Amino acid sequence: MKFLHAADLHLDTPFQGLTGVPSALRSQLIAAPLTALTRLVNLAITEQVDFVLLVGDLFDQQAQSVAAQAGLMAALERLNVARIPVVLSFGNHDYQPAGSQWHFPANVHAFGPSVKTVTLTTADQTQVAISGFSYDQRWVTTPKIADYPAKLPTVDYHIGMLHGQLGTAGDHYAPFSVGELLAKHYDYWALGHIHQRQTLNTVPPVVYPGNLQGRYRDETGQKGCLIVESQADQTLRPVFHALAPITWTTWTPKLQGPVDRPTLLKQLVDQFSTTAEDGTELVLITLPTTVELSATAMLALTQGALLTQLQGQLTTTACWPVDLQLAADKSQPVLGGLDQAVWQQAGQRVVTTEQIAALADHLLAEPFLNQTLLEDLTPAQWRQRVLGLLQEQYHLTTEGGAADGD
Ligand SMILES: [Mn+2]
Repeated sequence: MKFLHAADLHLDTPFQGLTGVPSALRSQLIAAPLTALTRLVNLAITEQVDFVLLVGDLFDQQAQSVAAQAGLMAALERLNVARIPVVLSFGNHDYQPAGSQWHFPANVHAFGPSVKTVTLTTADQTQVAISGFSYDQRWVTTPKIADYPAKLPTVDYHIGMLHGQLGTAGDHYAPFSVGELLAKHYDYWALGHIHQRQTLNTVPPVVYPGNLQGRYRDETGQKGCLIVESQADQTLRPVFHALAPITWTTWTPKLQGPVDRPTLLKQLVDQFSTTAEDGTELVLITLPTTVELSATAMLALTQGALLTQLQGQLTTTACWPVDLQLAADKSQPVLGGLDQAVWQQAGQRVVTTEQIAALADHLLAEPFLNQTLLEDLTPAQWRQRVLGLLQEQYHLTTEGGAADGD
């Protein structure tokens, strides 16, 4: 028995934190999430999987773009033609309020708001039960895990689909503990929601596949899905397959000692790799603390001129620098106007709405904070309040727009 496990497709995702992207690269960015989905379907077909699981956040927003819907439908239809069943759920980003209508191909089973179980029979007559649910609102604070049945005695394998995160009652994303999951005696827990690929338990696997395409600077590295195959001892083993056409990477050039502006630029151009191995890389460059920049080099760095010059000297967009910063060195005292400018810029980069929202979500996992802070506030009000306080305290300007967790 073999299946594909993916989550957090965020098909209509906006790439965040990018400006001045060349047009050739821009069209690749726009197409990236759907390209990753096309590759997912290709993989499912070539691997001849018995079924595909998509565990929530298929779309980035509750109101999906027409292009993203059409892309998903086309992908599901290709799997339908290939006779590959798909079991999917909606997550916190693409929650489906009561009455939502979807006309999926016949091979698709979409879970509703209460936990249900579907049973599939694979080509070799293996019986597989799959239990799951969809979000019908942005937050699901009541643990759903109690609603999942214990492993059905009539099936060969039982799989749980769960878009959520570790936590306790009151947390926002269908909170669960690994112990609660294991107590169901399932053979595999197909998780979604956390965009970083991670294994919470090995046997049986309790696994986040990570998202399909990194959306911003924090989502670095290869992104894709898991192909899960039954082993001779009846256990299930997931193997990662990269699918994202665009990868966010970090890079630190080799630089040492005092460097003036022309030397710094030449070093960067010479060292910058233009040989992205597979697909396009968006590169976040960090200069090492071992470098001593001249005043003009520092100014060019903080004002962004150096990055623009570096971009201007590249002959390809296959490996594209999107950020250039000096590594944080806490041992250096903050002195003078120039350091103030660096501090301001660093602040603007670090204190983004996205980061604050992510941080706020983590903080809200603490029940006492959750109860105290959120009693009368909506999530939007909460974030607005956090931003306001930060701006007041540190005189920071931050990007506008609503941001979300995972
Ligand atoms: Mn997500």
